[in-house]
Amino acid sequence: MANVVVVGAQWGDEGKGKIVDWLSERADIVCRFQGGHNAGHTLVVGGEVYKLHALPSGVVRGGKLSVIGNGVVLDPWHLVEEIATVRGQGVEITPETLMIAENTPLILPIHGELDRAREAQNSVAKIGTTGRGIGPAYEDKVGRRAIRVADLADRATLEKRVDRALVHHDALRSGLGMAPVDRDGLIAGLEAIAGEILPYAQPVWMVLTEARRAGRRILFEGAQGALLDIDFGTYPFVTSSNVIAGQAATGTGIGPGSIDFVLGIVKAYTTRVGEGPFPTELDDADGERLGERGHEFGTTTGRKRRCGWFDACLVRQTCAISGVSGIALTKLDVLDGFERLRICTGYELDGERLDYLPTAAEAQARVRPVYEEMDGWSESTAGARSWADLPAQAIKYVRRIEELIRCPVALVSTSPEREDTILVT
Ligand code: 2SA
Ligand code: MG
Repeated sequence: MANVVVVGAQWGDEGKGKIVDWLSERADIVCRFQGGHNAGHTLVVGGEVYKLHALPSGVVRGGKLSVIGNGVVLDPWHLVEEIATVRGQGVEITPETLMIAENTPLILPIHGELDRAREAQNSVAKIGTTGRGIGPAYEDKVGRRAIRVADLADRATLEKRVDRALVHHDALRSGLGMAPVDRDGLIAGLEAIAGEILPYAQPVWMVLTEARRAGRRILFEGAQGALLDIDFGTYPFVTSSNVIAGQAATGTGIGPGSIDFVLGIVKAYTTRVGEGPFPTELDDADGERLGERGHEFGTTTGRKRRCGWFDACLVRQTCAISGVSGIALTKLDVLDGFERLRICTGYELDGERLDYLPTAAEAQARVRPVYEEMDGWSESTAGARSWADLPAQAIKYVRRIEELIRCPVALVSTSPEREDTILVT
């Protein structure tokens, strides 16, 4: 398989980091194509735990090129810190192993301030964001007032860009009762960080075009999950980027024809962080147990994740929208020991049966899941490395999911360690 896109097929935290790491062995280049440091990818390599937010997961493996594509929003101060942390764990990061697209928009301190101020109002505007400034940074990109990596190279351009952004931001801040932006301080901060970012800046589209021509294999690493997609997610309780597979092309500058396989990452149950509808959410002992067994706390913010049964109806929908070729099913072991399991196969709304999640927010909030039940398994699946290691009932669960989502299972992951992976052939 040449070029693979990995995307989350639920609300994020499906375990993409481990799968990307597993696949990166077969890739030469690993690219991020959307989101920012709101992402949290946990990698366990030889017992060492890496928590990555902005850096592509490929960095922890030697000999790979890691790329931050233009579809990302980049906080340069955070990146410099993250590079230092990962270096501290013994990983080498140089302009030969890390590239940042020159047309990547920056997340500025004012974006985080705005994000948190809106959330703190606890009003109708609350989304439950990570507070990292992601939304405001994308607003500035689309509003044509972003500062991009390339702008860091020239003082005059930088000043012009900042002034353009501040016309908007100062008006906004005054409405929120915030002080105007310290213009000179912002420019000085950007100038100070420029030297640490610019060595990595490249025309990524060109680097990838040449890499393709040379037959190098590219892995595209998605962040968040399809239900947080700005167009197809549970709007407005979404993140501010497109996170579905199509974004891999626009977020790096390669054509859609360069994508050979879309791998959807799917957790064997469902979780969500932040506000918004969640049809199969459990607020009982089963939900608590999923959260405890699955260590369901955010990597970025430490927030407790909401937990619920597997929703096949949602995953069928997201697999279709992302054009998923096959899925990787993760965290199956969290279900070990449940006597009975439930899978949502569709919804009921006002006496009508639905086989998809409707778009209207009001309907999304009211749909009731329709479940089918099956027996669980008492044996442990943790660490299973082949189909034969799985109890019959667990295989039945996986096969039923496959049937309901209309997409083949390509991988099953049974622990955070990369070797604990079943390749389904
Ligand atoms: P934002 O900050 O504007 O992107 O928030 C908007 C919504 O998107 C959700 N979101 C996430 N959901 C799950 N995981 C995410 N990343 C971190 C992780 C989360 C964490 O991987 O663990 O540590 O809390 C992520 N990033 C954004 C967010 O909850 C809002 O619902
Ligand atoms: Mg995560």
